[in-house]
Amino acid sequence: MSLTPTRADKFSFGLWTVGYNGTDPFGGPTRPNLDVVEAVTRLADLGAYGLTFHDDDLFAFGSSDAARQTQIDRLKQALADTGIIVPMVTTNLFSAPVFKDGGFTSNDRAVRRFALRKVLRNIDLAAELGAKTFVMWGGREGAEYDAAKDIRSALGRYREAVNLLGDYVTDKGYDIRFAIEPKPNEPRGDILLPTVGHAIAFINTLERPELVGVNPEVGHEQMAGLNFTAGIAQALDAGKLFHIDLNGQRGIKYDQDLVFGHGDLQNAFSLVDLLENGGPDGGAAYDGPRHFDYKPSRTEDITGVWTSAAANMRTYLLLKERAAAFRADPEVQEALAASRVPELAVPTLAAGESYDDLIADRSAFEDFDAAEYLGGKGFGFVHLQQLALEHLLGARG
Ligand SMILES: [Mn+2]
Repeated sequence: MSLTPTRADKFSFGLWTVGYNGTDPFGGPTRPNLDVVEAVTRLADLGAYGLTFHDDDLFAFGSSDAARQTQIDRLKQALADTGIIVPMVTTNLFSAPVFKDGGFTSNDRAVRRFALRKVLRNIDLAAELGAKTFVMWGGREGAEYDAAKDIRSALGRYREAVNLLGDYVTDKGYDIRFAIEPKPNEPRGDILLPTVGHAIAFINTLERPELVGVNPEVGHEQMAGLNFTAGIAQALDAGKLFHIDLNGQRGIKYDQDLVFGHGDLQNAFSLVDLLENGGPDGGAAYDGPRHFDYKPSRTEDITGVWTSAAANMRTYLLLKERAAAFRADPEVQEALAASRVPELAVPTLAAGESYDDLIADRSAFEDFDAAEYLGGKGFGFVHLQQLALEHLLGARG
C-alpha cells in the first residue's frame, strides 16, 4: 500500500486551513495571507484532489461584484491548470459583525434575511463550480445566556432556512446536498445542534430530509467528550454521512484543529478502520472526500504549513495501512471471534420467530444459566484492543 497520496484517495482541504494566518484570540497573524492560486497549486503538488472554501475565504466580505468575479475567475483558472476540483462549498455566517448573534437564527429578522441571501448567492457559485456538497456550520447560531435565546424559536428559524434552501436547489435542479456541521461551543457559549445526534434528530424534522446530512468534525465531537468513531457509525447507520472533517483534538478544551492523528490516535485508528473497512462487504463504508479541517499551528512558517498539510494525508494513509494489517492478522480474526464481535450482527430473534415463540423457549430464560457470567464467560476485549494497539504501533506485521 502506497503512502504517497493520489487523487484516488480523495483528500481535500479547506482554503481556510492552509490559509490560516495564525490569528487567535490572544494575538494577530504570524504568517502573511495565502493566495488561492498558490494554495491550489501546492495542494495539487502534494497529491490532494479537492479544495473547499467559504465565500469570504475567496473574496472578502463586502467585495464589489467585480472583485468577487476576479477571484472566482482566478480560482477557476487554477482548477483548470491543476485538475483540482471543488467537492464542497460553504458560507461564512460567522465572521462579519452583522452575524454577531448568528445568521439563520439571529434575533434580528433583517440579519436572518441577509444571511439567507448570502447563502443563496453562494449556492449558485457552488453549483457553477460543480460542488456536490454544501456544508453549513452554524458557529454563531447559539447564545451565551439562557434568557437571550428562545431555543424553540431558533430551531424553528433554522428549520425554515434549511427548508427554503432545499426548495431552492430542487427548483434550480442543482445536484447539491447539504451537510450540517455540529459543534458544541466556541465561538458561542452554546451552539445549536451541538452534536451529530442532535443534528440527525433535527434533520428528521425537515421537509426534505433526504437532501440533508451531517459533516461531523473529529475535534467538535471530542470537545463534547464524545467518541467520534461511534458518532460516525451512527451517522452511517442513519444514511447521513454526507461529508467528514478530519483533524486532531486532545480532550475537552478549545477547538484545537490539530493535524489528523495528532490528538486521540487510537480513535483516529478506529475511525479510518471504520471508513475503509466498515462497509457491508468489508470494503469502504464511505466514499466521499477525506476532508481535512485543521489549522497549521501559529508557530509554523509557510514551510510548516505545507509540511502539516502533507502530514494529514500521510497519517491517514498510515492508519489505512495499519487498519488493513489489523484486519488481515489471523490472531485478530481469532480475537474478534473470541470476543463475539461478529455475533452482534446476528438478529436476536430467529427468522419468523415471534415473542410468543421467545416466551415458549425455556432455553432463553428458565434453563438459561445467568450465574455462569459471575466469574466466567469473559469477552476478551482487552486482548483485542491490545492487538489493535500493537498494529497501530507497528509492532505486528
Ligand atoms: Mn474545529
